[in-house]
Amino acid sequence: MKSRDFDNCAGAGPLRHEVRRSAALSGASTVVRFAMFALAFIVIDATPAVVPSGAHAQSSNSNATPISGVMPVGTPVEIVSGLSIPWSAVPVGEEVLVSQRGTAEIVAFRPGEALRSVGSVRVFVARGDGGMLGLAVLEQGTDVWIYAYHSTTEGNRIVRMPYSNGMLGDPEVVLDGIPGGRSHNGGRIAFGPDGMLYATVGETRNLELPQDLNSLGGKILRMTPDGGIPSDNPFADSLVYSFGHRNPQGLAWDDAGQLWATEFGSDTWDELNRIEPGGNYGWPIVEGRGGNPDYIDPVMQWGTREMGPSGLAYIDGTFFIAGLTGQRLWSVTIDATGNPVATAHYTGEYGRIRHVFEGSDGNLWFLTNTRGGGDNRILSVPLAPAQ
Ligand SMILES: [Ca+2]
Repeated sequence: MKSRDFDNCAGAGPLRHEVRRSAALSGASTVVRFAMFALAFIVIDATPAVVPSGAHAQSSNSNATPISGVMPVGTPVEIVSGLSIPWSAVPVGEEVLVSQRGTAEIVAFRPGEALRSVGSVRVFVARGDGGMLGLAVLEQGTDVWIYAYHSTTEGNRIVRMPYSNGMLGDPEVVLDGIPGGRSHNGGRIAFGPDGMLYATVGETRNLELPQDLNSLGGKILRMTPDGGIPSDNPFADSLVYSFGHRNPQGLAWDDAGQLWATEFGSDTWDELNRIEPGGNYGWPIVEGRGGNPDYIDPVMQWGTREMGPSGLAYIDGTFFIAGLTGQRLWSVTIDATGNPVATAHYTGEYGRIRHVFEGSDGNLWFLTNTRGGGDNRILSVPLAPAQ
C-alpha cells in the first residue's frame, strides 16, 4: 500500500437528485434548510472553534442532539449479494443497475432476483483504483440513458448508453480525455437539480493538476447532458466547476439545491465540502481546514482512519457518507445551534462501504467493498426521524 487510499478510491455513486418523500418531515426539512444557510455563514467565517471536526466533533458535541433529519433504524438487510467490488448503483424503474470496478460490464437486478449483465463498454482498463466507476441515469420521456465514468489506457472518460428492453445499447462518448492513472481517479457522476451532469475527477497523484485551470484533474466538472460546456459555468469555455481537489468521490445536493462533495485527504484530513462555483478547495496547498482565506475550508473534516469518504447522499435533511477506510456509515445532521453533528453507524460490521443512496424501497441502501473483491452486497435499512 503506497497510500491508505490507493484502493480506496471508491466512489460515490450516481446520486440522482432525490425526491423528498415524507410530507411529515417537510417542517423539519425547512429547519435544516435554514440551518444550512447558517452553516454557510459559519464556513465563510471559517471559525474553527464553531465548526466541529468530524469524529472529534462527535465526542466534543456529545451533548448536542439533532433537531431534524433522519437516522437509520434496525438491522440492515441484504438486498443483493455476489457483487464484485460494486462502486455505484442507480435505481431504474423496478431494477437497480450496478457498476463493478474491475469489469467493463454493468449488471442489474430486481430485488429478490438474480444478477444479470445488461451490457459493457469495449474500451476499458481496471488498474489501481480505476475501472468501472460512477453511474448516473437520465430519463427523457420514455428514453433512458445510463451514464458511466470508466477508465481506459488513455485516461478516464464518460460515456452514455441507451437502456431499453433490459439491455444497454452502444456507448457514445460524452467526455473524453479526463486524466487517469493508477490512483486518485475520482469517478462519481450525478445529475444536479439544474439538469447538468457533474463529475468528480481526481488528481491522479499529479500535484500540478488541481490548481491548473487548464487541466480537468483535481476538479469537479459541470457539463450539459451531451458533454458540452454550459454557458453559465464559472470559467469561460471550461467544464471546471470547482478546483483544488485531491480525490473527490461523493456528490449530493441539499434541499436548497446546494452542491456538497466528499473528498479523500492524504494522511490527515478527509473532507465534506460545500461546493461553490469557481471555488478553490486548497489541494495540494491545504489539506483539511487551513484557515487560509485563499481557499475554501471543508465544512467538516475527519481523521483519515475514521473516514475515507466515497459516496455521499442527502436524504430528508441528513447527509450520509460511505466511510470506506473507516468501515462505517456516517450521518451528518444539524444540532439546535446550527452546527453539523457527525454520527458513526455499523463501525467494522460490514467492512468497507463504497456508496450510499436512497434505494427503490425508500430505505437507505449501501454498497460493501471488502478487500479482495469477494462477495459484496447491497444492504438496506429504514430511516426514521432523528430523536
Ligand atoms: Ca480541501
